[in-house]
Amino acid sequence: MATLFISDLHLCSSRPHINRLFIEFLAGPARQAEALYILGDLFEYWAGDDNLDDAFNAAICAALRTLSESGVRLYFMAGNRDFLAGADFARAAGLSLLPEPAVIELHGTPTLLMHGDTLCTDDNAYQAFRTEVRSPEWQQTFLALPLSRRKQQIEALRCKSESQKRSKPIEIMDTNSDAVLRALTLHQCTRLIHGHTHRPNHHALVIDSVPCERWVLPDWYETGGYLTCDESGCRQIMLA
Ligand code: LP5
Ligand code: MN
Repeated sequence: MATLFISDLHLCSSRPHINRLFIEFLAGPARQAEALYILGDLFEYWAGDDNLDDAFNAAICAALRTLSESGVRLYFMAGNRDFLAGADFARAAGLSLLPEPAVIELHGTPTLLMHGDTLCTDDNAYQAFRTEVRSPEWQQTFLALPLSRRKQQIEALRCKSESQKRSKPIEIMDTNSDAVLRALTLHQCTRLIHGHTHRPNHHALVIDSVPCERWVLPDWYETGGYLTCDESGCRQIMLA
């Protein structure tokens, strides 16, 4: 049985085509899998678990829970869009929250899982922002705001982020190769799977004479896709 990986779906009610594709994926290929790992940015953004009763969020969580109740193990690692998803979200969706990074023994290969944003070490403005918003103090203050104010602030931030991204050199929004080497070496893994950069690919690399590989997951914009791994290795499948 295979283990599947997805990330960067950026689900929101205004993209019905992708929502349909995701629901079909959950009822189709994901049902045949041993486990499904969601490596961040499942949602366009997550303003806090007190937004679980929103009809769209509730429908996505219910679809995930149905998969989990069918016997497929479900894991979620937060991305830069949905790092405020917590224990109530996990319960509603029937999944286990993973720390970042996480190391798993994937069909015999020590595999490092990340969202991918921490590998973009040349994007100094983003990394400074990330350090601030990932601190427990910042999150406690932010989550104490009314939900409507949090959403307004996130939407203002989204605009700022989009305008800053337009003026950033394209290379700094990709992974830094030393950061990739350091991560694989530190965690003693020969395979890395991550998303975030929206540059799906398979990279072969050699570290201290050991062959290693890095899989970058596709986003779900025009279409979606997933990585499937078993004893024979991994391959990327794009959905029509
Ligand atoms: O997400 P993506 O791939 O488009 O871009 C990311 C980086 N941008 C972000 C911002 C998120 O998209 C916004 C949604 C987050 C919701 C989280 C909820 C809690 C936070 C709420 C805070 C109010 O992550 C982008 C990277 C890009 O990936 C590629 O790696 O470049 O980074 C940026 O553009 C960030 C800027 O460089 C720095 C922003 C400084 C903002 C300063 C605070 C402004 C507060 C505004 C609200 C009042
Ligand atoms: Mn991301």
